[in-house]
Amino acid sequence: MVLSRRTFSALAGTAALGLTLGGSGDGGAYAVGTVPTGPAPGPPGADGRRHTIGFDSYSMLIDGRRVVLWSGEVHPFRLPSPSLWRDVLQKLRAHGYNTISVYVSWNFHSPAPGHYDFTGVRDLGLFLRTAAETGLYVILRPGPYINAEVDAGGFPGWLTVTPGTARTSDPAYLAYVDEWLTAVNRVAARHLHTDGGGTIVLYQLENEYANNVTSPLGRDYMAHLYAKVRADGIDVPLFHNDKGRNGHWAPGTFDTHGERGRYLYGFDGYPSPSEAPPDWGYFGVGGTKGGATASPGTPGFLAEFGGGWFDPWGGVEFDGEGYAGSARTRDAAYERRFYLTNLANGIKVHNVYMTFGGTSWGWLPAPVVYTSYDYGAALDEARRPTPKLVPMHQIGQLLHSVPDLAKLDRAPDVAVGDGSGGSRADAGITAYHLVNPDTRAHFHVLRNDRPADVVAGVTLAGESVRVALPGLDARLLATGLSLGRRTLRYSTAQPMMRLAAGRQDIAVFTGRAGEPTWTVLECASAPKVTVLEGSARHTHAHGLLRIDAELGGLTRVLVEGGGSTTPLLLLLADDAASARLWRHDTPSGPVLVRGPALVRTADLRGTTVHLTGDTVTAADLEVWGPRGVNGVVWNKGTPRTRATASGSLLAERRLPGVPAVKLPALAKWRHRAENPESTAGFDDSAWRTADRRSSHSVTPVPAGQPVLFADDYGFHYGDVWYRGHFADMSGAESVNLSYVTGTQGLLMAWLDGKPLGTHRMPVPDKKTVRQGTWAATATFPITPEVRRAKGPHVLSVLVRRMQHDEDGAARDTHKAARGLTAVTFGGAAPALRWRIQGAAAADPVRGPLNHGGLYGERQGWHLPGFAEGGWQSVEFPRARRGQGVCWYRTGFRLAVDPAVDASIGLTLADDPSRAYRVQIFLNGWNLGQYINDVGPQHTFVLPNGVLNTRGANTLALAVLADGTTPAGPGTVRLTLLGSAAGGVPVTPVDSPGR
Ligand code: IPT
Repeated sequence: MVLSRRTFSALAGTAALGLTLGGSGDGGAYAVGTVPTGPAPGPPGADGRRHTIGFDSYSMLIDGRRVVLWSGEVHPFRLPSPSLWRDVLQKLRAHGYNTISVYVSWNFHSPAPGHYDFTGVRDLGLFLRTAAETGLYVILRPGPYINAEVDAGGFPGWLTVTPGTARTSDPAYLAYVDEWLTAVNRVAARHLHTDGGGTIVLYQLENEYANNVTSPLGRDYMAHLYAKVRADGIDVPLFHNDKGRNGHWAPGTFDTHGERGRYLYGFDGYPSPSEAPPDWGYFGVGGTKGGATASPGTPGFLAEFGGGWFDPWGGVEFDGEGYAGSARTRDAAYERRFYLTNLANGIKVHNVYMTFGGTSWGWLPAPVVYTSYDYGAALDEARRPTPKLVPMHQIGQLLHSVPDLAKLDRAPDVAVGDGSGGSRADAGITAYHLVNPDTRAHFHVLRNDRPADVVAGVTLAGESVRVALPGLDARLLATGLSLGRRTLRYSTAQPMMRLAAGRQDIAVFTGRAGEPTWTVLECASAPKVTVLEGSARHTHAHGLLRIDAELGGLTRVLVEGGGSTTPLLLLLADDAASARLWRHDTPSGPVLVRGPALVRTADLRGTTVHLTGDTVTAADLEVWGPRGVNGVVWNKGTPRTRATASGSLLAERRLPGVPAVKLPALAKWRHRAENPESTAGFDDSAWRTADRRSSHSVTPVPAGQPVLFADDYGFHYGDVWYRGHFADMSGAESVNLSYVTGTQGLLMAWLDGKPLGTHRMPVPDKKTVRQGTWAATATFPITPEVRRAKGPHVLSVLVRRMQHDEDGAARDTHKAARGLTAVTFGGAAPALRWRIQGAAAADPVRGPLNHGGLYGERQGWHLPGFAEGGWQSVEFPRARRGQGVCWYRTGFRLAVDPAVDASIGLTLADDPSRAYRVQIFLNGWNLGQYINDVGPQHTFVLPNGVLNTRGANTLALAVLADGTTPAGPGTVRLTLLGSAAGGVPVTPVDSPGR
């Protein structure tokens, strides 16, 4: 083997000349002018400069350059630890995303009308600043309605008791909307990319608004939102996400106040993995609805495309498998099959919902879903990269380094067969052929919609080639593509990256391990070819260099001469190897790093590349950088490196993996029972009297009853207590308690301190889970013994009312009642005087959705500063019997190495027949609801920051038991969900003790 002449000393010798710090970007990589338009060379940021944000029918145009927005949906409100926002955003950026899409949830920021809070975990400005610092564009989606599987679809609880019809032009509703938009836009306006304040490039109005599309109720509403957002200084293009490709709210369908060309059409799609990917792009093939042609002047824009799916209570969507089922049914191959089809259909603004799902903590989740919102997303709830990030990384890197993909026309179909002379239709193969009209680079997307693997016969650049197409998978191939100073004739492997580093071009191709690949380069004369790693065969004839290799790890082939003075390093990487290649752009040109599990940042200082990132197992560290680079810093350490024949610097020793993380057992539990509200003598004189006669709820007030709906008395989240006083029970044989909750609601009742029983809403199945209202009547018999007791009497009722319905269909369903609706007696009709009590004032730090109205919550038993001195010492497992509420508290200390990012969860398990549920408070933060006999969630992620990984923590569990079975907890333990050496610095989240 002949070692490359491009030795380290040659590199170092040109240091002074080669480094162009602060220069114009791509390091002169494409000086020959083969790339006409491209994305901005460096990542975007809050640079204080003016930028233009426009579009044409092909793509977004940022500062006049075409950019495919490759976006992942992330919700800051689903990760209550601002430091970790940077972790998630850096992971996405490193994996090839250039954009994030962000809902802002009105309810999360507004405890009461006129009150808007953007501090602490609600610091939207900090989130947007972090996105800009990470180099990500932002698509902002502040509603006012967002859906998103959150309480009331994002509407604040207080809005449920206001007059006016939501999601219409009703002025009563619009007045509140304006209040919200004023507040959120005040933050957003500081982070627009137009003036370099930040990186917001698109802004969404409303969400999947499918009603009133032709009536003034809808049109005036949309026109109002448009005008209001503009009046608030939002000057980036606006859009709406159509619920499917229907052409609703396309440009021209409502009044944009004389503005033209500043509004886009977008649509959402959540195809089932069992269907063939739909053709619904701007090429207009295959689809039946009007979206393809509704907006011919705007680029193909998938505002949401399913990257997973949510799982309702009971795990009904994935047959109890939970989010593992979501990730399994929408796996890496699903992503290639569906997202490459989208690109082939001309989609140029692409957003994957969700890319990091996170946690619907506290009372945030809509009643349909449980606490975890993992979503089966590419980055899991514990912030760990999953195999689904690999295809996203490959495609994202490709879009970044091959801007030819931002401008595509359809090209004539090419011949594709099943490899044995049969037709592609018979073999279930779909082929798309596209061309960039300027560079003449051609792209082919080949898709196999059948489960069997095939080897397809394809004509690529006029040559008949065999391409492996695994079952239910797809790949993108390029022909006539510039690789810098050489041109690719074709490759049967998918291109992933091209860049110029030092004095060579680098091109990366990728595919599944074990696949045979043929890569053909145009080379006027025979080049010198050196196989530096792996095995590959090569021949040169008729101006073409052919390289054959089987994919396995990383195959490196150095091509020198043969018509260009610039060497080309060809890297053929299987999926696993491709997931260890990290490209970062610096002002002096790109840096490519191989080895670590993650490279978060890369900066050039002098001739040293400073890298930050993560390792899990011991890893190589290999760096290709701009000319003259001669040193590497990894997370502040300075590994010794040597120059390689590949033109890189390689650390002489592997980077160490992550040290073991030890977690303590949870012990020394303290216990106390509550619900004094159920006792006859409890003093409720400070509670609110429930005597209203009318309500703005969509639930009718039953004749002869006072309004008992919790929201009407200002109790919008969590549990609510009622006490009904009456004088005489004679004749009463039963009591009927009508109530409305979301799924999983329940009610428990006591008469004069004696339990009457517990009634639960049925566990939903696949069909009923999406039903709008959960209303039921519980009838409890009154035994003669109870009936005989002397008055006055008191009926105590606790309702776990769950959350407000979403309002997806714009029918005010978020205004359905929560809590009791009517109380009658069999055999008697006593007059009841009602008092009601829910959550005390909103937690000023943890926000309005953190706690409800349990006695312990009102007394601060969930808070870390509460002194549980008099509580009883107990051990788990527990088997307490009785209807009602009790609490368990313990403390534990962690001592995780500050250089280790450990993701820790709390796991509860017990005999599934036991009817009880647990609310989990960590340091006062309500991190979720466990329902032992419903599931499917057993492990709850404890986000670092809320979790003190270096010190003391307080865990409080509020257990609500039906009384029909013994109640746990059974086992409660800390679980290590993942760990990495590296991570980001974590600032403790404020957790007031009392
Ligand atoms: C679409 C919503 O826009 C989004 O907020 C979220 O609810 C998502 O679905 C599902 O997770 S609604 C569409 C699937 C009908």
